[in-house]
Amino acid sequence: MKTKTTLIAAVILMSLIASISSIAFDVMPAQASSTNIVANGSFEQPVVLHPAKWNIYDSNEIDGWYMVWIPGPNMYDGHPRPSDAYIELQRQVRGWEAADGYQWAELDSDWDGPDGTINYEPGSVRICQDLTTIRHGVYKLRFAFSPRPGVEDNRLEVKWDGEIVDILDADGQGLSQTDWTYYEYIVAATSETTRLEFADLSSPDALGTFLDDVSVELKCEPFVTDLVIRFCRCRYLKVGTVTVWNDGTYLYVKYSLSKCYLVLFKTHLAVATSLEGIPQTKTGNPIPGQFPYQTTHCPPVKEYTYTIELGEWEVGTELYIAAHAEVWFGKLKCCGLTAWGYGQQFPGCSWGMYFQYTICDP
Ligand SMILES: [Ca+2]
Ligand SMILES: [Ca+2]
Ligand SMILES: [Ca+2]
Repeated sequence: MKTKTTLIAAVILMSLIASISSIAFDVMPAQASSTNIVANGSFEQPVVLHPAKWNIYDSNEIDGWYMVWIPGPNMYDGHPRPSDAYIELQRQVRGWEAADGYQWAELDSDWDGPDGTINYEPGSVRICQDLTTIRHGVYKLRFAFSPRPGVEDNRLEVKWDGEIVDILDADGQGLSQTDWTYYEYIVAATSETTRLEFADLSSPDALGTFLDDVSVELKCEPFVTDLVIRFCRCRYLKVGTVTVWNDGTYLYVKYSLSKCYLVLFKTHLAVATSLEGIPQTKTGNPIPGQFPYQTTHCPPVKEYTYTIELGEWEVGTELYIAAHAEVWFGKLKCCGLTAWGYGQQFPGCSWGMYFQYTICDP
């Protein structure tokens, strides 16, 4: 039985070898150059031309954003709520100033615009933008929020990737001018598309919650290297990836298998500020069993992430990382293969590997 199992494993391994000609070694710089990925984040388009200096626009009429009404009554003062939600843009109305440029959005919007007849209707909207992001990239989200002058109740909900980032309140009583405050947050992307949302949570009366100058900039790109197994003496097969990134608090090291028939049975991880800090024999062979972070995955998994406090590792610290795994053929539950995050070999004669990662400033 053992012979048959081993034979099947060997066949799978050979087909795996045949399917991959070479490994791709994908290394990216950790510190990113900053570009705002939010379209029309300053709400300068479309230009408000109405003499009232404000107007409403549906999702087809404004670049970048789309809107939904905050759930509420469908009728107000004998008027049905429009089926399409509108964003309200204001352009220096009443002499008020924008945080950036000339225009901003009022998120307690309006049903019928400056030529309409309804007042104080429930106009609260949620505005959304789906951003193209880098998986595990760390971003800075920044925007300006002001109360509407003279209006007490202004409440802004901020969401990133479906999660609430913050809920902000501001009181505009006694103000004759906008009072912009900038807010900044460090956020991470979990996929290639990330939804950014702002919603008015003030009492819905068509007044309140000004927003302007929204930006999202990539601060730290993830470092990606291949997770490889070795065959022959010096040929390597990619079976997945090891991805490393950090925010302001934690370092993340993620193992991912890309082959459907392989699973992670054990992972061993060492992170140190010098190569000597990684457990090794006197002859320079790594000792995964002594690595400070290790997990037996029962049941086996396709991916796993270690979350490690940055602690004394400051921005710019160069880390030496050895990411080892024992990989199984999932259906056979056997035949462990040794895998390493691809990089440089240790000084000894085993093929154990390490790579370097520099702590990024988010
Ligand atoms: Ca603006
Ligand atoms: Ca309004
Ligand atoms: Ca309101």
